[in-house]
Amino acid sequence: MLQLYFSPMACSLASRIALMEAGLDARYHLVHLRTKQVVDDDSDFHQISPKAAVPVLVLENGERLTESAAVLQYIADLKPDAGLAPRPGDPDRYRLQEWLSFVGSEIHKAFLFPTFWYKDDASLAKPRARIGRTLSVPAAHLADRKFLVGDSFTVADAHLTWALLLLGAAGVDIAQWPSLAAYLQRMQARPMVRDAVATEMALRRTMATSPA
Ligand SMILES: N[C@@H](CCC(=O)N[C@@H](CS)C(=O)NCC(=O)O)C(=O)O
Repeated sequence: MLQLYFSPMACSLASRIALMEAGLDARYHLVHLRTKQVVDDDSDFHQISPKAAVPVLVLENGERLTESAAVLQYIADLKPDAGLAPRPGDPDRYRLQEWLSFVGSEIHKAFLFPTFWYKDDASLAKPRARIGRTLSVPAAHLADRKFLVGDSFTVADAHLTWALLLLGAAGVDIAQWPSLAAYLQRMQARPMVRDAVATEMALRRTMATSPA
């Protein structure tokens, strides 16, 4: 069975959403990101991945896959009929890659990661100055679209949904971008997204760790 190392409301939430949307069973291992402890058995998360970052997906053959963009596409490709990624050869597959990279680098690493890990005003001045311009890109894209890629839910939507969910706690009110606020509301109305978030929010209340 697939196994996902995750931390509640961290970027691994997108992988949980993807697994659930694909209808794939997995074992979930909770990781405490500050202490790098795997909570199941108190082991050291560095032994699972030298990056010590979630998500880590353990494949059926025992190999470990990291990096959200790769993990999300892998999950999508396990169940092509679920439509979570355009198939190889479809030009929209590059659009999916484009959005996965954008969320991972421009929103996650450029803004959410420093906000939750560094916290001091001097380190955060530039990320804070830039995030509005960054978010105006998906806001404009979604002004007349329901989904990031094509006309159905893909793993890029799982990734952006996670990022948008964290923005409030990072001090950004997405009501400034009505198309993003409406998009997030639509995504949260999806049963799998709602269940995945409820599961992780319940866990999060029990532990003090960083979500990004
Ligand atoms: N490039 C990686 C980043 C993964 C990442 O930064 N995960 C965060 C949680 S959202 C983490 O585990 N941080 C712990 C750390 O960096 O020490 C990806 O996109 O999956």
